Order: sequence, then C-alpha cells, then structure tokens
Amino acid sequence: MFQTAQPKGTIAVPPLAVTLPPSLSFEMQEEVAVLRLTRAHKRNALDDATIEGIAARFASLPAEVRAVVIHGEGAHFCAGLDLSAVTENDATAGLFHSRTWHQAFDLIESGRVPVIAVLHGAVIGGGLELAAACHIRIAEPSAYYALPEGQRGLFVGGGGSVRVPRLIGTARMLDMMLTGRTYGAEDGMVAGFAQYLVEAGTGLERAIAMARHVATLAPLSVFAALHALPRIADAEPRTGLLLESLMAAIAAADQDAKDRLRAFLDKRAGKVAPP
Ligand code: 1HE
Repeated sequence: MFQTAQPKGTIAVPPLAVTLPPSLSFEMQEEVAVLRLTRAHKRNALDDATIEGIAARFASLPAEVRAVVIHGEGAHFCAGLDLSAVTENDATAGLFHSRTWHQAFDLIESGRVPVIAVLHGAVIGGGLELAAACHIRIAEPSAYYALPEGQRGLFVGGGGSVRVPRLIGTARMLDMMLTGRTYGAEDGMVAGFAQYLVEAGTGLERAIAMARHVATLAPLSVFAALHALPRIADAEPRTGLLLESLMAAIAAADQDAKDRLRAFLDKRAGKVAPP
C-alpha cells in the first residue's frame, strides 16, 4: 500500500482492475488522478455503490499515481448521505453502514498519496466528512458547509465527529448540528473548513496544479506529512517529539533528501519566495 511510484519507463503499469459505479469517474493525467463524483442529478449524494467505489479505488491506486484530486460534477460538491438509502435501516445495519464509510474514508486519509478536494456548492453532511478525510481542501466562492444531521434525526457516521472538530473545533461543529448553522466559503475559510479560497471556476485547475507540485516531492517527505504528522499531533508531547526525531532522521538520511540539499547548496534549487 505504501510503495512509491515506480521510476518512469521501468515497469509496465497493469490495466486498472477497479470497476467504478456510474456515480464515479477516474481519470489520470500523468501522476495526478482526478476522482469525480458524477451523480449531479442527485447532487452527488453518496449511496452504498459510491462509497464502495471510493473504497475500491483508493485501495488499489495505480502505482504511478502520486496525488489525487476529488471533484464533484454539477453545481455541488456533495449533498452527503443518500437519504433514500437509509430509511429502512435498523441499528445493526446503521452500524455496519457507518463502518463502510469509515473504511472508505480511512483509505483516503491514510493512503499513499495526498488527496486534494475541490469544494463548490453544497458540502453537506457526509460530503463534508468526505472533504475532511482529504488532506487539502480548495474552496470556490459558491461553497457552503452544513451538518443537517440534527435536523434529519441522524448523527454523523462517516468519521465527521473525529475529523471535522480537528478542522473547526468541537464547539463550532456542535453549534452546526444543533442550530443548523451553515458557513459560506469566506467564513468557512476563516473557521478552517478549507485551506484555500480561489476564484469561481478555478478550483479544479488549482487543485491539479497543486497535485502536480506534490507529485514532485520526496516520497518520504509526503509519507511524513500524511502519516507521521497527524499521529504526532495527537500524541502525548514527549512521545510526539521522539516520533518527530525518528521521522526527521529517516527522511534526512534518504538519498532523495541528500540530492535536494546538494541542489540547493549548489544553487540549482529554487529559493523560498514570500507569499
Ligand atoms: C438527494 C440528496 C440526498 C439531493 N439524498 N437524494 N444531506 C442533506 O440533508 C442534504 C439534502 N439535500 C439538500 O438539501 C438539497 O438537495 C441541496 C441543497 C443539496 C441541493 O438543492 P437543489 O435545489 O439544487 O436540488 P434538489 O431539488 O433538492 O435535489 C435534486 C435531486 O437530488 C432530488 O431528487 P429528485 O429525484 O426529486 O430529482 C433530491 O431528492 C436529490 N437529493 N440531496 C438523497 N442527500 C454517514 S452519515 C452522513 C449523514 C448525512 O450526510 S446527513 C445530510 C444529508
């Protein structure tokens, strides 16, 4: 699962073995893959087939993929859980249903490659949970965030109670669930839903450009950011500091780091520019 992409031209890439439901499409532009929610007529609401498709896709990404962008077709990113699918669920079915979401979104968050979500229109309920499982969120001005679970008699079940408070804090999430408060793109950016707010219609392009940049990073730096950083942030500080030292030593000892440091010292690498 954590193997790095093969150097170009050395190994023939096997054909994709994953069959996606009609609610998803997957295309590759060299090392960057775009996973699209293609159920715009239902506002990209997430039914079981879509969740299974997301899980299958992230469980076996082609080896050459080094970053993924998730995008929603139509006017909305995602209207959350497909409400028509859960009306007959009893508690047991609901429990296992929620666990399938956890598995799918864990594969995004704890996978091999950085995942960038492009947010526009509704980012609601399970749609927000999907966005929260991604590593970077780029919002367009149309994006708005809501957790209508309270209104629907539900609770989040796709990892939202773990991931959303990390973005915006428990107090804001609790307020959204109890009062139905929504956040627009600008106040949502301030609250922490997204790291970027870009001009209308430019989110996908920006995300692909960002993904291309991320694809050029040293695999161990990416691994450290995706896997070590979140665990260190959650750890007891002394354990965190030890993990940090271990990760730093391993990354710096890699030939890739040595080559990049040498390139800077030889004035062959770019300087850090102000924002
Ligand atoms: C849906 C869904 C859905 C749309 N499940 N079918 N999520 C929500 O509570 C959000 C519910 N949806 C909405 O509030 C609105 O649909 C939107 C604000 C997102 C978009 O409004 P609009 O006017 O553009 O579209 P629409 O006419 O409401 O919807 C178009 C169609 O999509 C319509 O179906 P149609 O057969 O009548 O054409 C809608 O029924 C359908 N649709 N959203 C099913 N969510 C793991 S736990 C997670 C818990 C949750 O995510 S709770 C939050 C659920």
